Amino acid sequence: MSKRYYITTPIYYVNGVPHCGTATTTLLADATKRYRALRGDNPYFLTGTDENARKVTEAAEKAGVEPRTFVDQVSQKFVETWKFLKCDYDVFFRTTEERHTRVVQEVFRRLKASGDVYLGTYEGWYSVADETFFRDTDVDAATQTAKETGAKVERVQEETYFFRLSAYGDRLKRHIEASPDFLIPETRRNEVLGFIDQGLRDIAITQNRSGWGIPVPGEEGRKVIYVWFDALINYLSESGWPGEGWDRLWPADVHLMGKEIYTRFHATLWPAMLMALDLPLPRHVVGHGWWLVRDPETNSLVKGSKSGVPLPLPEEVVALLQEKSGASEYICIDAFRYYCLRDIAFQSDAEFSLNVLVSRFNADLANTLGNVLNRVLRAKYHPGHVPAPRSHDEGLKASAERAVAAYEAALERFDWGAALTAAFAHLDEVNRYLADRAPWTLAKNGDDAGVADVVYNALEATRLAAVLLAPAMPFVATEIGRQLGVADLCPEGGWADATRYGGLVPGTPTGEAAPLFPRIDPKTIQAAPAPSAPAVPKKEKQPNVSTNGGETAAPAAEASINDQITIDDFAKVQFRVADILAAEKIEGAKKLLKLQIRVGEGEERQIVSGIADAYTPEDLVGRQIVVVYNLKPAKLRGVESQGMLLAATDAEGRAILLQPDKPVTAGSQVR
Ligand code: ME8
Repeated sequence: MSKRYYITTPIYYVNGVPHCGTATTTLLADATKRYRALRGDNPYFLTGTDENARKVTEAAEKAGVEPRTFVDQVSQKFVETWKFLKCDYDVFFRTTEERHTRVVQEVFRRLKASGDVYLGTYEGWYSVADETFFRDTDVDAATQTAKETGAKVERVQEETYFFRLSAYGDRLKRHIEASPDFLIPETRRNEVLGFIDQGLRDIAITQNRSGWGIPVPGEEGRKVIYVWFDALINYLSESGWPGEGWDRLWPADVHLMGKEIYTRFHATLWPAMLMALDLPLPRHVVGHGWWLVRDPETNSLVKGSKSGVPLPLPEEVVALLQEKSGASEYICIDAFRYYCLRDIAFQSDAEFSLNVLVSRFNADLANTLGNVLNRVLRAKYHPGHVPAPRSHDEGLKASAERAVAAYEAALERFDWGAALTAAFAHLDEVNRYLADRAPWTLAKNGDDAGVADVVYNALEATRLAAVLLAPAMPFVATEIGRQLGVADLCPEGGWADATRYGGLVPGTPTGEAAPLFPRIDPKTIQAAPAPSAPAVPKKEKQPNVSTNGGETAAPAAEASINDQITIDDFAKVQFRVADILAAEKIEGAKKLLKLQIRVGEGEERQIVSGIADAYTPEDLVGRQIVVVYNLKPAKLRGVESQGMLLAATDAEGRAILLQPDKPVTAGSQVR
């Protein structure tokens, strides 16, 4: 049997239920599986849950249940959500399964025998929230938090086993340089090369405790395997390694994930472990950006997460779409799938916004796609079967070929946003073609041959678009196929035929036409309540779905250039340089600082800013900053803020203050 095309998502922690972030990665994997099936690659899709983490036991304790009961309940929730979203995985992997324990212990034994695992003493920091070891330089000693993530850390000193990661830096670098498609996208590849250049250090892979976790062979009851070392092995465990036939699945063709678990874990530790085991490396490791949500405390955009500011739940977003559009649940699930795949950013981050979702629903699905369907399938001149054309339209054929080529190229890099953009550019062409040829006029003039030409070509071009949309919107594509009279739009392995222009067979009766996407009134979304917090585990904050941006807002991803303003708009904003005279924390608001600033000769003000995770009050006094001078005062956490300061945001979402290149008088205008 030939090797299967092996796709994985991260196995998710069960310290919270699935949200739109975890759903997006799972949808990327699902769409990739469906695409690969159409191409005849015999795909295999793994997802699952990571259950041996310390934070899982803490979450169980908080919920007041036994860890075993807790992990069973929450992992079941993941199963249900993926089923709801029509994610067609082949295995739901749980790291508490016996077969996984055996493989992890075998890896440990082999690496200990080869000298890649050795006993030593770890002294440093550990963050339970990140399940990550940090060195002194990674930690802000005053606040005892990790600089990279802001999470609380604790001091640890213990006898532990180490993995000799330091031995693999050079080999890893050579592999990355020799395989340009190994690390995707390019920006993350560069980040990883930079990370390796700083020097890889050996990593602690056991923790001294008994109970929850995989016992270290020979140290049962004293030491358990560090959760990341255990979790990464899941991808290999599924193949049945070291038993017969593991190479029918391994190496993985693609590991998909969010960027926070990319560099340190999937792009360095995991390949190094595989090198130490003398096993082939995954073909592609792909890291996407984050969905951001608005922090109600600071009003800034932050990563949506299970423990911080939450992202909404997929079921709630779908229910909202259903309520507002009146479309069926299946249609709304596909619309949700489309939005997640289309707008998750790969290079940077993107705001998860209901307004953008609704504008995608209205503009792309109801208008572009809906119009094509209405104009060909529901038009009076449509004969009820596929008519015989005199010729294939060269323009539409070229448009379809361009779309297929761009789509395939985008998916070599797992970029679903670009792939779907290509499919919709083709649908735009079909709309233009229909407007140009005006079959309604041809029909009125009794030009039957002309009508047949236009209807055939428009139906055929639509069929092709539906093939491209099928992996992202399986229900919608099947429904379009039904309306076109095509029973199986793209049989498994039939990609080349299905994407060749001219596949529709004249004479085939078409199905009954029905509208798919009723438009949503965007005003009803502005007023919609934010979806509520998930029940397990208990959350302190309410999910916060932004509705900023208006109906026609450009998707928040990398395209905000569309929201251009005029010089007059810009001239309304007055920027000034200010001196920071004093700074203090605000009780009860861990991200906010209250600053006293001088914005002109004898003119002092107070502003409140969400920069406490990046700056201490002592860092700030005496600095110069740039502020918006004519901003209407507002209250943040009950404290008045008379203006706002300007800051950039680093890769981890923390503020970096903007300041003048040379000291200038406070109050100087910034132009
Ligand atoms: O890290 N935007 O599990 P996890 C986009 N168990 N994607 C997001 C997201 C956001 N705001 N938040 C989460 C773990 N994700 C480990 C993995 S693998 C061997 C072990 C998605 O439950 C994204 O895929 O914290 C991210 O990498 C993953 O959920 C983290 O899930």
